Amino acid sequence: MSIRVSPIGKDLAEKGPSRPVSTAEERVMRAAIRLARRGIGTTHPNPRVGALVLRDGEVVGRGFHARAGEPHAEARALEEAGGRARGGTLVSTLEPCAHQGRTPPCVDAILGSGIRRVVLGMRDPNPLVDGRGVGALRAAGVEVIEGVLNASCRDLNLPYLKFLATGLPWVTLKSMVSLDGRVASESGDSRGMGGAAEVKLCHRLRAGQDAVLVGIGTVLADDPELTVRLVRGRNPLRIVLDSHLRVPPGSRLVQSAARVPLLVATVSEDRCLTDALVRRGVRVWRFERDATGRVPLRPLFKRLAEEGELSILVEGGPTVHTALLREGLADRVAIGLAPLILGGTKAPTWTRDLGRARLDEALEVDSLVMRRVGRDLWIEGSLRTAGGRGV
Ligand code: AOF
Ligand code: ZN
Repeated sequence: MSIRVSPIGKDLAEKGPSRPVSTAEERVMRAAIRLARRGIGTTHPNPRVGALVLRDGEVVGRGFHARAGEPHAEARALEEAGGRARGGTLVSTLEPCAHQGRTPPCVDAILGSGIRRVVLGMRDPNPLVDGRGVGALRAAGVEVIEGVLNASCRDLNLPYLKFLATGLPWVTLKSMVSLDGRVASESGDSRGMGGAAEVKLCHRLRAGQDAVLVGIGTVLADDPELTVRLVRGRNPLRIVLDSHLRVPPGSRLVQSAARVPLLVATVSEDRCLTDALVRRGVRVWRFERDATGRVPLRPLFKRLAEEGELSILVEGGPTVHTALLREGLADRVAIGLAPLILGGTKAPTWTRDLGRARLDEALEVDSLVMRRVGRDLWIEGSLRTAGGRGV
């Protein structure tokens, strides 16, 4: 899924390329971005990074970052290139690290390899890096070209960038609605609104996220499992907002908790209910209730981000979507539109009262993209407040 221009991208945007860039360099950077995308869903809390080594115009090494604790993209590309890297060019979507983390500094590997030129998409805003990688390379006499396909390289890492800028995760609100914007009929039916292709796309979306979150209302109404079943991919952490621990022990979420991680966020102090969930392998986080008596969302999201859950897909329902929009915690919306008109005065829409009465107070969505998914339409865009701006 492509994310075009994002406000956070503009906020943190660097200058354009540090010198005119050839289309060949852009082509290689595009290949590096494709490699980096292979890490989507698994690198957190680390960024998604892709790198290539070129010698005499030929690709001699490729690498991407797959998982925190495993080698960085540049290290993998250089290892594949071996002695052929000497005198060559390294192209990377992100500035190489200059610090010892779980793995050794990439700058050392680059300098040791005899690479002469480094072409980069963006700087790494991690305070441990942030210009130190570029500085160390230049100090050692390596030519560094920065900012190649900068916007696309940033789009790869919107969750990482938002976390470093705000300490919060990148949050996508997902909803399946009828043409008249309803998430369920008057009788409360909502299952089966999306067609087969839309459901598959939703599974693909889940596989690319660190976590997926629903409110207890959705659990009680739909009994979802929230796993990735229709495409290949890893299951995200599943999270339920459940102020009073109403999640049924027999629900598909709890029943699968030993196999796929499940986290319940609550304000309930009921030891009995808590222990019953913990015995089934559920993690329970208790918070002090907010002004409305519910789980305070900002502290929950901060804690999730600190634990490395940088991207969160929220699959509803209306209460949760509304709360996140009201608190300015949502960055992106993904709406499936079913070719149905439900009508009714009580059939719920995907948002409730946002506290905005006038048209000029409406929340605005930028860079809308739309596509056909089987019999449905799929619409995505980033909120103008995305990345924590305007909050
Ligand atoms: C790179 N290339 O592929 C990645 C980078 O604990 P470590 O060793 O994995 O270091 C994590 C930090 O390194 C991470 O916070 C980010 O600043 C950078 N990630 N850097 O040069 C990579 N994944
Ligand atoms: Zn590195």
